[in-house]
Amino acid sequence: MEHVNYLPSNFNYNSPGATSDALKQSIVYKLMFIVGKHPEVADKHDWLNATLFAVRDRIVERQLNATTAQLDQDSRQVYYLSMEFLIGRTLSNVLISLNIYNEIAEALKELGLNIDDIVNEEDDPGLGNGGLGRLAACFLDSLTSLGLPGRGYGIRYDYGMFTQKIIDGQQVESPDNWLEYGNAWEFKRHHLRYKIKFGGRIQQEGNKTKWLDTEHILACAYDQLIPGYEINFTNTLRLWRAQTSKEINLGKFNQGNYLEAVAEKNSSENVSRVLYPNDSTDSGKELRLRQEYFLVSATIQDILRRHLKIHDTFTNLHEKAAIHLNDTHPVLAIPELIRILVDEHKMSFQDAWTITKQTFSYTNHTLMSEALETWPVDMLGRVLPRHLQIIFDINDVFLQAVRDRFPNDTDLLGRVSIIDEAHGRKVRMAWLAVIACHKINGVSALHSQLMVDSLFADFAKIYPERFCNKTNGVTPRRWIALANPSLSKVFDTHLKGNWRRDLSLLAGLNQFKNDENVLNALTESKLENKKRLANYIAEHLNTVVNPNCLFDVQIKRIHEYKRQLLNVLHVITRYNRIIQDPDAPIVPRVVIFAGKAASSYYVAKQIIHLINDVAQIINNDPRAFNKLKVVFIPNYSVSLAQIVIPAADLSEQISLAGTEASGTGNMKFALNGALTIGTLDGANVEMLENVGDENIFIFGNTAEQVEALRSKGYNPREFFDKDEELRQVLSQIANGTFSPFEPHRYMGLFDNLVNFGDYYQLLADYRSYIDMQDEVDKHYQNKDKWAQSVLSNIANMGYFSSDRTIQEYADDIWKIKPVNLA
Ligand code: HBZ
Repeated sequence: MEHVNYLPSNFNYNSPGATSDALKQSIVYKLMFIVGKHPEVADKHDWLNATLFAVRDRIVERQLNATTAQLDQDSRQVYYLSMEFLIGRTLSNVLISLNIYNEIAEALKELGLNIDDIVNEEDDPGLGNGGLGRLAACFLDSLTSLGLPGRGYGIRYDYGMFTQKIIDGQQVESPDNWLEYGNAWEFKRHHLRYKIKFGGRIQQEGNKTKWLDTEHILACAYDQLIPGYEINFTNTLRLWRAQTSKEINLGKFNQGNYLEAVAEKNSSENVSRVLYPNDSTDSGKELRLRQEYFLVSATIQDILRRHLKIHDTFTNLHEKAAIHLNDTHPVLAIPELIRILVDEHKMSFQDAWTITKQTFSYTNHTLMSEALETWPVDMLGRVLPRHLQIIFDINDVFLQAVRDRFPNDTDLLGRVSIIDEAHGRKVRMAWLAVIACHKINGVSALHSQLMVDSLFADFAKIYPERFCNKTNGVTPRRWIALANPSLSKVFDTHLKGNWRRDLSLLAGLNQFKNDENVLNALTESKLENKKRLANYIAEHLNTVVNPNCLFDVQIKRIHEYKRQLLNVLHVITRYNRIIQDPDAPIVPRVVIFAGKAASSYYVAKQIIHLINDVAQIINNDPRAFNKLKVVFIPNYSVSLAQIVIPAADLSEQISLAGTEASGTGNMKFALNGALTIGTLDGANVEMLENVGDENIFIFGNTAEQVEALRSKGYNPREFFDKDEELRQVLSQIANGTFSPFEPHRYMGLFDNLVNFGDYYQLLADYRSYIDMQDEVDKHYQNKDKWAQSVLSNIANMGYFSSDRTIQEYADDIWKIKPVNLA
């Protein structure tokens, strides 16, 4: 393609003048001419924005380069559709990508500012619930760092995940108005707006179907540039915001009824108002359905528009576009693509279906039945009548094929039909995904195996070639380089090559297993990070913790299956032992929790309350001073994780085997030199294989044993009756030892465990958990042995880089190649 020369031929894309002087100049320039403030009166937020604008220019240069290269090559791209992107703060990450962290720190210093203050001034956009959203963010980082062409598509929620406060021990939520001070990092694309239709009716005219009398809203594009690590290339995260199609009702406005006129505008804009804070269960709310359709309709229209700019047909769409569905939330993209191809571009259903099947792929993130999305046929028919019709058409074609192949298995048809007739006619979105996608992956080896053995067993017989595994990973840029500068320094001193780009280089540490210098450096770095966390805790919680204690950490969403309650049972057991035998030697511990409970999840909120009640009693008991402390850090977020994870000695990954699809926190901890206490669940299994069983504390039943126990009839009472320590702990929870002013506060939790079946089998795993915690203490007492295990963990975790994961997706699922960069 011929290019007009918009820039002088000697223009240097590689950011000339990244010295602290040049950077200082551009920051001050941006402050004056973009932020519009005199340096004398600028506050921290003004300086943050000025700095962001200054570094943004350098990323835009990379984007220009990426665009030129991509236009020339017209290469196949991936479009990653996700209702959540938990990207975390931007500024510090960009500085790492551009490799100008020190220069900017210096420039800011010369301006009388401290880089940490400026970095911390940035709001942390909480546009996700947990692992799924954070994985999407790590993936964008890796995709771009590998030079692979792609885009993220999501929703620009006005309000992200709620802010959590702990008041009187309980979670209190308030709205997260993350856009209050604007978002210097985004570009609003004013001209890029798509009409999104809802409701209405369908009318058949011959073989043509019309969708009529719909209501409309507009989706408006906001772009964030995703920088890659030291590469002259970027990708884009495009987020959609709802806008009313008619600004305000002029008729009503002119009659002086301002409020009513604006109300209409507000209600159509509700679609992108707030992130649903449910991490597992979807409550079948119509607004959520509208949100999901809003995302996919805008996205598919955008993908098709871009395709038509270069090609004059859609018959080659699958050669140019790989569309990936992050869980089932964006699955409506499938009938949406078919609708547009058939209804608006006159393609036959058969052709559209063939293209669709070659275009889409899907990741499953959970096997838990309560977390699988279904929509009542009635609701879907009301909100999206044309899509329901297309889903029925897909189902007909599919069931016919199944009938032909398995003529004697009549039960099979009912089981694999997209429509679940048994539970009040529901559309099973995961079924639709499996039927329409050419690849379906799980997120760890165990999870992918269980997926084909259980949830998708019938489909695995029908389409064995579609199922595969892609074990999750995390980006070393954010989770080591950014979160852990002192450990990064140790790596840089002792490793050859750049581990930020190739995490397998960490294996080079193995040669230092007996090198006291390196082992000491690791221990010192850990201590520095523990002090940093202790300062944070002192500042925010007014609690003093001693960095010489073992820091035992469980941070993640609060959910019964993740078993924070099992951790509490251990804490109380430990407390009881301290009281019973005050002279026994003990490894002093600080047990740290953080995490949010879905606002409607009563049991999870009770667990938070209990943790805080237990903390209150233990932290105020002089007999436990210097031996045990319990801390619940409120408002868990990506930024908080960046402070807590590097400071952990022990990482709690204790979900019931078979329930946690993978986990990614487990990887971040181990890479930052924490040892894991965990079950054989999710990616823990592969971590064990990599780090070796002498360097990880595995306990509890296997997924197989869990199933066996369940099917033979698990009776938690048996465990309660035979284990005295356990009985004592549970009785204390039940009798109000930790809630003296409301002794029955935790009767419900007690009953769940002892009398109502203990669904997540805490009691079955209690004893092996406690025994393994004793092993942890023993190991920790031997400082050299502990340090060696820390080293072995780090050195053998290179596999868990999201660069490795994304390379596998690129090769096996998306079939995309790096862009050739000039
Ligand atoms: O996805 C998590 C899995 O629980 C975790 O094991 C895995 O490592 C991670 C990445 O693969 N799943 C989620 O985080 N799921 C959600 O956050 C979620 C959000 C909204 C929903 C359902 C689930 O409606």
